[in-house]
Amino acid sequence: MGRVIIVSNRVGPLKDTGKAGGLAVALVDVLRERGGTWFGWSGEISEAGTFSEMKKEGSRSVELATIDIDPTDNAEFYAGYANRTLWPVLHYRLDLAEFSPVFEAGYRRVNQRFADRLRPLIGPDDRIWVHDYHFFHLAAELRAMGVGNPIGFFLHIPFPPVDMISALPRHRDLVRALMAYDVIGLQTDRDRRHLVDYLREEAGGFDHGDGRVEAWGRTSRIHAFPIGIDTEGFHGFAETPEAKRERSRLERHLTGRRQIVGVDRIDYSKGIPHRFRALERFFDDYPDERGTVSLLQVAPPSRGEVDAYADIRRELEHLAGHINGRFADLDWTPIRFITRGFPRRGLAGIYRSSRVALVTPLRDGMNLVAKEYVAAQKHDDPGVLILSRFAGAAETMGEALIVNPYAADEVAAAIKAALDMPLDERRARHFALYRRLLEGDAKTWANNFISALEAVA
Ligand code: GDG
Repeated sequence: MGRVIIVSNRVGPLKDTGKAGGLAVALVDVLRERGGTWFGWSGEISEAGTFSEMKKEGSRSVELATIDIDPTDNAEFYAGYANRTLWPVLHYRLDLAEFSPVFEAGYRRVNQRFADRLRPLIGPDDRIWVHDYHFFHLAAELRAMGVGNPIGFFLHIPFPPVDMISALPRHRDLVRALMAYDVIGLQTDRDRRHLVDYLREEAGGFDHGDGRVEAWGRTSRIHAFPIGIDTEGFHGFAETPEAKRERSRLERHLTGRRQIVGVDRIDYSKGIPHRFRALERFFDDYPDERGTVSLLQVAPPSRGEVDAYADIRRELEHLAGHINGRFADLDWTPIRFITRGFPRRGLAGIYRSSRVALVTPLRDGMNLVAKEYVAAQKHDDPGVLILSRFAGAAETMGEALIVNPYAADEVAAAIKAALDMPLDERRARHFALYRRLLEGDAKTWANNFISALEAVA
């Protein structure tokens, strides 16, 4: 069996699984089992950029290899095409997408240079697994350099319907480049259907019905591989001293009141303003609940250099102020809005102290917070997950209370139902969800993808 090369924009860490998310842990496991390299951006912006010296860490059998990008690449590739064009279009937000030939050229250039730098690391038997929307063109660039190894791609974010993706200038170039991958993994069956519809309608493609799809003279295997978390590991996090410390801090403050939790990077796809408005609606529709429950929203900022992200942060501060002003009392605040992150074990404690989680994205590839919340619960007294139908997670988490995040009254009613839900129903729903999280954990996800890649070798 050959080694594995993983490519993603941000890499690692190889150690310190306390800090790493479940995804990083699962990928490092694959590298450990097979030997291999994780290649990507160092996180540094330097003048030498993609021509910088390659930084390596780890051992020869498992190593991280990273290069810098320069300020122009950062503006055009990362903050530009990736986050101002592809991210909004793939999240169905044409209204927020910026279409710029300069961004697009920057994106193509960085994909080509990453391919250049990756090329010498590839051995004859290696399998290459590329992650996410930053690298649609990477396989096509590698093929142009004569690389014949199996190359797979996993898209962590949604693939939208044909009418949406076809609003992207030169969308055919992008999807055609994708077909240079041997295996294309998506989060859900819905995303897979959208991609296959596109290939049929726009490229006269043919679906063999066994996963293989043919278009532009290439055949790729296109499958849904719903991503999971390290379920047992995360459950264990909720019982660590760090988690207990956060719980006792919270519980001192809650004084018997119940807590609803939201945890999201500040991003317009996460539907946080809609969630705040639904909470306002809840206190309007169920006035007896005022003073009995509050929302803790943990929201670490992200991509602050993109205007849409600064706008949403301002909107959230305004809304939280408005709702607190309307309902707060001397000894109670309806919304606590914290714009910083917590260590993962502390986060697990926060989840466990919360009777309800509100995971209400307007569109999300999967949403790991939904899974972490369930994993962190106490099995004999679990909380209730309220989950948007537009999160990929809804496809496999049907025992959550599934809601339409745009319908404030519906979300308000779900909050009420969650707070009133009897213990036996909470347990039954939790049991079914937890069992499925064990079956579809991060390790299974990574192994399934690698097996699909192995099958084309
Ligand atoms: C993309 C797709 C897909 C959040 N706050 C803190 C913190 N987090 C961690 C969560 C979770 C992760 O960040 C967020 O993952 P999500 O899946 O919810 O969302 P994205 O960042 O948008 O991820 C998404 C995912 O890729 C994987 O394929 O599910 O759909 O958009 O793990 O716990 N972690 C720490 N402190 C925080 O305050 N330590």
